[in-house]
Amino acid sequence: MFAKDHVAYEALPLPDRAELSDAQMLAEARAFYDHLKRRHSVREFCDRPVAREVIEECVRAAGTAPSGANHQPWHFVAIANPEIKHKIRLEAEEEERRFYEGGGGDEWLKALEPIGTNEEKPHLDLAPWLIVVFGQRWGQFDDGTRFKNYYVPESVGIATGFLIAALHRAGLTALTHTPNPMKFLNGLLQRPDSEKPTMIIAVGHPAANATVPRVAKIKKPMEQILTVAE
Ligand code: IYR
Repeated sequence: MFAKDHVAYEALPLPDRAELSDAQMLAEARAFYDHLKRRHSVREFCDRPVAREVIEECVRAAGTAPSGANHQPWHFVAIANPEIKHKIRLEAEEEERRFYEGGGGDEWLKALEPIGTNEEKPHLDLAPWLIVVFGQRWGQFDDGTRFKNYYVPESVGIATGFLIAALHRAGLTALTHTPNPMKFLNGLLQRPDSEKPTMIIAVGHPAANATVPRVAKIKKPMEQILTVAE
């Protein structure tokens, strides 16, 4: 994909120009906010299956994200295989047990109290898909020589945001999960050492009795998240 030789800059006329009136812009911005505010981090999943094509389209959307030097330093592993999901659950719960038994530290554990999480992660078995996000610290040309990637955490974060928004748009629920350390995922999923696992995203449909923590629905008011200089 990346040529080793110099690639000349070439300007293309902007494709897909948006032509919205001011009123349409405001309406679209409001509609998108309305859509995103209906996304909830759900911890109880049901076993309703999700077609692989839906997952692929959502990952395709994630792959359109901007990235440092357009190196697209991400790789997604989508897992529906029950044995692999179970292995991930067992390893993740082991890490989490250490965390909740005190490894996380008092302040962190206290911060999580209103979220109601614990070391049990049944959704890693139950959710029909787990998507593991990897960031690529460096890339490799076909002849094995390495090239640097830039702004990897930022780029992968943006792509993951696109993915979560795409999953939500497809009517799916997603839960981000970050056992620490996550190195076990390289071995389990046969990803190279050049890749760092950043997140496990459980994807599926919510259980009939799914809940969300009250505190998760309290969002900071506008004046706390935005300063305007006009
Ligand atoms: N990884 C743990 C702990 C955890 C940490 C944060 I920060 C959260 O927002 C939620 C949980 C777990 O998944 O339980």
